[in-house]
Amino acid sequence: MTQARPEIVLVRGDITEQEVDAIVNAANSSLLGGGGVDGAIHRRGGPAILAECRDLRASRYGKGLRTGQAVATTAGRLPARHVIHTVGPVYQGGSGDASLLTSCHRESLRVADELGARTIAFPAISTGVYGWPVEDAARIAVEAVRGAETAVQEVRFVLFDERAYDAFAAQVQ
Ligand code: AR6
Repeated sequence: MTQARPEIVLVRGDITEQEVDAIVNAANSSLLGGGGVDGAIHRRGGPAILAECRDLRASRYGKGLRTGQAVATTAGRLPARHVIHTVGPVYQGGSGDASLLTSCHRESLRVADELGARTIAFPAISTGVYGWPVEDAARIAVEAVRGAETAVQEVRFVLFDERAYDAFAAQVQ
């Protein structure tokens, strides 16, 4: 496996529209859906994704997926080939465990390598419902990807709004 630093690309848009080998879902530990990116992925990807998530809960992940871990399913009807579900840490009381947010990115890249994926798209994990300040989350995400050993060639951060885009752009100068 050839390992070099992946190229980081920023896009303002909707992750469900990305034509990449894998998109990352900012899921919760139930793996059974939610709002935000998670809701959009299940809505547009169709029931095949939820069916595989239910199988995972019935087998390897009886207690759910732990924060900072990642697991892959089909992408159903999405243009991507796989969805990699990861659970970001919650930011509360003015802090959060940054090592878990780093782990989300590293574990997602590890799963991508197992799948043979060369292009992967991430949303701004934990910056919505989970409340992580996007400027800080952007720094952690970009550092995590830069420090990763992976055969992935392109890491695309897909940012839904201008503030998130600007926060990531400030890290990728
Ligand atoms: N494409 C790209 N980014 C998006 C999209 C989209 N279609 N939709 C929202 N965002 P969130 P979290 C952005 O809340 O904070 C779910 O209910 C959004 O603007 O989706 O990790 C799960 O089931 C924000 O910047 O994820 C969990 O319970 C970023 O994606 C919980 O939310 C992440 O927001 C996870 O919370």
